[in-house]
Amino acid sequence: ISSFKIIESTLREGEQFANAFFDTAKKVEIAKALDAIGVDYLELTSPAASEQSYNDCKTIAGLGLKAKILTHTRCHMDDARLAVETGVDGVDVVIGTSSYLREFSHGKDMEYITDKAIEVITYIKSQGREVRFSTEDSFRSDLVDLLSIYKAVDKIGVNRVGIADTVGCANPRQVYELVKTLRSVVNCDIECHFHNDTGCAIANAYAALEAGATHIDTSVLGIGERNGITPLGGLFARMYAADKDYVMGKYDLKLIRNVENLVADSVEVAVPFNNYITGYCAFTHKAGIHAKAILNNPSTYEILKPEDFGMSRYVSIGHRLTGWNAVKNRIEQLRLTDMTDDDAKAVTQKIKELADIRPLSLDNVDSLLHQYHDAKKTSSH
Ligand code: HCA
Ligand code: CU
Repeated sequence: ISSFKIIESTLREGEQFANAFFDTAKKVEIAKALDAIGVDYLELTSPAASEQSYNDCKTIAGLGLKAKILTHTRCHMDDARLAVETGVDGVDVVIGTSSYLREFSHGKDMEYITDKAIEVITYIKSQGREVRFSTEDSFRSDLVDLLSIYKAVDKIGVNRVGIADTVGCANPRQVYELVKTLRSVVNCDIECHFHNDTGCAIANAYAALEAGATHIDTSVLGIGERNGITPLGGLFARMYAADKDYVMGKYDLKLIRNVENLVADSVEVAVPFNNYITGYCAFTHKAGIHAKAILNNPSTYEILKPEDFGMSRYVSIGHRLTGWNAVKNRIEQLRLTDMTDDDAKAVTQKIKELADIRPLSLDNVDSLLHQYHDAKKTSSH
């Protein structure tokens, strides 16, 4: 994977999260925080959704951010005209193609969908904007239908086509195959959008990029319809593990925590304890064997360097799995210089004994170390 672009959809897909309510000021704050990270695009709720949504598109398109501003609309001329009016750089157009959506949602056939798509795309391009055409529920759509509509829109010069796993049913192998096939059929860029109902949203994004996709949709903390989509931070973690220099060169990873806090506060959720990068235990090492190795060389048990994300590592020692190397390290931090390795081993035994009864805080451990240290001093006098 030599390069990829992020279409950050917290202000569109994220607004479909159960708890989301963003007023204009909050949207501007989130947009600026995402722009500071360096995401390539911001996708905004359709101006056709409400009057405030229309005004907010205008406001954010007028901020002069580095990121390109997109809005997201149905494949309708009315929506496309409104979108262009707001001054956004581009429009992400979408229509459902699965038999479920064709029968139970909009009720249109493929011929109608194709004609509509061509009309809408031609119009948006004529207005000098970027345009993406995507099919909703792509993985439950007929492959021949999909490829023929993508081919048709590629021919008339769409900037990107999109694949959406709207219901979160796809697995990485299916994603790889569909994107690979699509790659051989169109010349334009390929955007992918993955819901996380079965926990595959990050892996699917990665598989899509491996197969030749160019753009991935994300949202902060993965918020979106139902349990959401590929989380921005999780995608950073995955892509950092794959190509650290590219990711660090392009995005300011130290700002991820800031935008996650901002969004978490706004939608009244906590950042999950096991969140990628910023979860409270993401860089905590516990077992004695891990702690010893980490203290010698962090790469032993860390694929992500906490400092690259503005985070710090923590070695937990107040528990029954602790080891004397980690305890010794704490002794050195506390500058209890005259304690020997044997002393460290003795305190470690004591910590294990106590920790078999109840958990110890770092404070508890420190007092114990001080006690040992002081007792030693007195006895040697
Ligand atoms: C939705 C629409 C969408 C659109 C994705 C896209 C989806 O159902 O709310 O435009 O690529 O998941 O299909 O979010
Ligand atoms: Cu979606």
